[in-house]
Amino acid sequence: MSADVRSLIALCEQFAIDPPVDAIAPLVRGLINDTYRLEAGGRRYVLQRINGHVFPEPERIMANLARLARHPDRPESLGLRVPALIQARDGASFVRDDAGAVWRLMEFIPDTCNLSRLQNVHQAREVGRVLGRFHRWTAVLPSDDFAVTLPGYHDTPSYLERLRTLFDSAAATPSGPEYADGPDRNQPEITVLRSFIEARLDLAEALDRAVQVGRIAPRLTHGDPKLDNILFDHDGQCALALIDLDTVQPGLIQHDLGDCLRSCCNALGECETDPSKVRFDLALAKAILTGYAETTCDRLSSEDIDCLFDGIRVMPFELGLRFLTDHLQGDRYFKVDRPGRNLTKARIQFALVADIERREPEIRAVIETAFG
Ligand code: GN1
Ligand code: MG
Repeated sequence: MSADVRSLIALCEQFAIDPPVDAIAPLVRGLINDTYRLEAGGRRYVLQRINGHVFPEPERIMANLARLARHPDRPESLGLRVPALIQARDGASFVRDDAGAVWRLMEFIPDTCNLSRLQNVHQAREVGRVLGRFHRWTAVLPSDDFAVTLPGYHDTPSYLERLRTLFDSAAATPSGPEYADGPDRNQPEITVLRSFIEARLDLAEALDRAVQVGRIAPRLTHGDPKLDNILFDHDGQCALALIDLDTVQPGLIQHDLGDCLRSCCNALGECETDPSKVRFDLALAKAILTGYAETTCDRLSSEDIDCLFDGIRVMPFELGLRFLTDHLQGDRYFKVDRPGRNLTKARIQFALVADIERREPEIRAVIETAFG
């Protein structure tokens, strides 16, 4: 047994689970935290190390999860599951390792699977329903009770400003020492993306403006409802659970719906490499929004609905900005499997923005039908 496995087992033993630890193995999930599948005392769990570079105060995540756990109603009463936390033996909700990193243990929700892509509108409708149930479940909680786990998380104008500063400073000092670990900012591929971005400066502010004039208001959101974070039953028919609650914090419904559609309606997925193939699938979008509308009933105001298209357009734009920034900064934030991956991913997200723009009238019609 390696020293790494021994120290993982020692860590697991600090949680209130029945021994012995029978198996522990990495689970490839997500771009931020480190995740392991654990079997102990005949039960299965998910162990995670929270990325302390991304989340400045992981304790806030744990406090938010504890607040969710004090919800007066179980999510199951709405047909929703979220992973339950397993306490540490000392009663805390997490364990710290010698390096100060925060680890948590969750139940493994049995008989479920992830879909790598949606295969039909039935599954898409299920996605909309599960997100709708989550919003209904959390709507009764005061969003002020929840800490901001990731400051500036969906602050698109700030992401844009950071990237433009990077572009500008690169132009001034293209070979300065601060760029030693980053790639060339002036390569033609990046110049094309830069022009694409510069032509859309208004887009970054669309939702902020709607908040400032009081058209829409923040409420509790999931923050990351991508397809990977939705668990289906074993034959992929029913969406049962929403996982990865790290970014549950006050935000906009438009961010959640926009991000869900960004992830689910790009049927080729985030890791596609050819931007010319990227399409926004209208049939899937219609089914997701219909499933969402039928579970949330009248929770969305007409202004919320009016702003939905902006959410759908801005989320791939924002993620494109984030991937590109990370590429230029030397892949410090998102996990990558090869150099250049973040750049390819940025191109895919911007291609999705372009297709969404081409189909704006159809997408607006779909929104109207779903919520009409
Ligand atoms: C990250 O951790 P994960 O893989 O669930 C990111 C999201 C992105 C997503 C893109 C905290 O989510 O914002 O949309 O990658 N999470 C954080 O796949 O930055
Ligand atoms: Mg996440």
